[in-house]
Amino acid sequence: MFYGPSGDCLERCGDGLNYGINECDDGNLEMGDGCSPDCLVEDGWLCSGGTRTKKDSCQPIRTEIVRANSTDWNHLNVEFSKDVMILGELRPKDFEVKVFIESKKVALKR
Ligand SMILES: [Ca+2]
Repeated sequence: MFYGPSGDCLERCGDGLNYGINECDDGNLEMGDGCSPDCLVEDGWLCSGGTRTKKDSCQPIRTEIVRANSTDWNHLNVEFSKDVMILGELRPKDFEVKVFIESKKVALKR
């Protein structure tokens, strides 16, 4: 928070203090960590704990596998509870798939 040219109080994004005007303030202007450079909560994240003396803490919203099945053609179909992004390449020997939330749903077919 600081005083603007006309003496009015303005909230400064990125100073790690949240007066409730911005959606979040995690103390930086980085994107991809849950709180955007414009102090908006990024998709797939939940930010909380910010006060006039404390910055917000952001956590990714976990997704779950809603449905998974394979077909006679060895295709694997996986449906997630939230939008996901697949990191890396899926290979048949991979049993563990790491996913991060993004803006579109992905159905895996292998
Ligand atoms: Ca940030």
